[in-house]
Amino acid sequence: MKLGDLQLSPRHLINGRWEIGTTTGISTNPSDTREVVAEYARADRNQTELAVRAAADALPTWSQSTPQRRADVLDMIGSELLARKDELGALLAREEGKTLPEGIAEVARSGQIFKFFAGEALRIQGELLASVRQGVQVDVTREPVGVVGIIAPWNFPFAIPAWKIAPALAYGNTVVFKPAELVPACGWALAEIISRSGLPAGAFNLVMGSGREVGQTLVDHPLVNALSFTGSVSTGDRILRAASARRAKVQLEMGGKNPLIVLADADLDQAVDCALQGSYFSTGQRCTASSRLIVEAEVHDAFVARLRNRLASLKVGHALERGTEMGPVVDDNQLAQNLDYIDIARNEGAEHVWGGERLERPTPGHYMSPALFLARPEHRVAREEIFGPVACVLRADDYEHALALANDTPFGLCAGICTTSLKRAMHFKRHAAVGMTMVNLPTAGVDFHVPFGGRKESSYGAREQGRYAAEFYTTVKTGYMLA
Ligand code: UN1
Repeated sequence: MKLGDLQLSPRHLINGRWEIGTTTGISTNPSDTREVVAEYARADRNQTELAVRAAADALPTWSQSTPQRRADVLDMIGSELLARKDELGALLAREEGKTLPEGIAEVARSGQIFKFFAGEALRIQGELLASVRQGVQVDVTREPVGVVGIIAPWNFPFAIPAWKIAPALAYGNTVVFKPAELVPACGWALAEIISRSGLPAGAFNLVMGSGREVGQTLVDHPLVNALSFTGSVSTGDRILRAASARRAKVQLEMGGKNPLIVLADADLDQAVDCALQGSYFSTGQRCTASSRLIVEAEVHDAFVARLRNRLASLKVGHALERGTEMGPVVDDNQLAQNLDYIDIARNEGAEHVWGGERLERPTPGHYMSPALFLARPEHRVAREEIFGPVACVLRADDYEHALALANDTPFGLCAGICTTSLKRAMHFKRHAAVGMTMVNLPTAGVDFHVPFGGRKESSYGAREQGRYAAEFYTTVKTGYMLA
């Protein structure tokens, strides 16, 4: 039996030991809600504090470890993730509900992230400068921030923890990791691999449980020097206020309402492909999803007709079934929220094009059909992040109008354009008020070796991923010496 089939009993990892919780919780399979995936340990404040203290105690050892040792640890974790991508991808598909190929690809990406940061551990750089004073030499070096609290969402249960944990460890920090309560088995499977990688006890800790108990303790604890969070805007705001009040370093990745512009000169099949992938794959449960399709009037009707045809044949089903193109929604709450937005869209007068219905499948799960509306910019369905397979089309008079619509949002994560005009593409890349732009590509599904993050309400603090991760996971020290 592989992890992909077993019922698991994940425990916390605190100071190198597997610990039972103060309570237990269960996670279920969104493709078949009769199936319990994990019965997992949940921590209270006291147990979370033990993990924070363990991380603080391990800091002197791990922060002084050699780059070679860190590289070896991270490389080993990366190798095991890559070697077990099929098995762990099945566990991911089972617990979160993305399709098996999406799950396998995510685990592979997580392995590549650890391998990338294994290399980065060997490339920690500083600067040597001449002073403005005679005979003085100045250097700038990077040091770890300290204990890092990592609070991760459910939608990428391997990749997002990987792109926070790997740089944290590469730069010599110690970690307390809290996975989302919907995906404890994935968090535990990752932690189990990390626990066998040669880290000193306490350098990496796993604590499962609620945001109210575990998350809040990490946010408030004076020994937690930095917090990296991905999740909702409202939780991010609360974390920022509480953590900055005690001067902890904070990095937040939150919502998106990402536009994909389709100009009249675009390759229409390619544009429909970008929209389909960006809006509906991973069941639309990505902060990078394209939920506003802004289409130039000339090709509006043709684009909508082609996308509608693709949606009509999109195979929605059990995440582990061969041929499924879109898995279920993650849970009841998210499904109810998605269906609420379908009602809101209809009531506000958005024109329904396709989908947005609950679906029955042979197994009881949170299935719905992909939804498409024609909306106006003021409609809530065109303004608010839904986090499901729901997209809307906005009609634009011309490129300038499309760009204005694209930037007319409180969010600023990513933005895409489909066009064959180099001039328009270049203009768009410069003027989109976001952290990432995509030309003739879906807005979702990004590389692992370059910065990830946005502007406005989407993000706060230093960028994640690539070598820019050093900005968050290190602090610089300036040294002066009479030489
Ligand atoms: C991707 O689109 O490849 O929560 C990654 C999210 C993002 C990750 C998206 N932080 O959806």
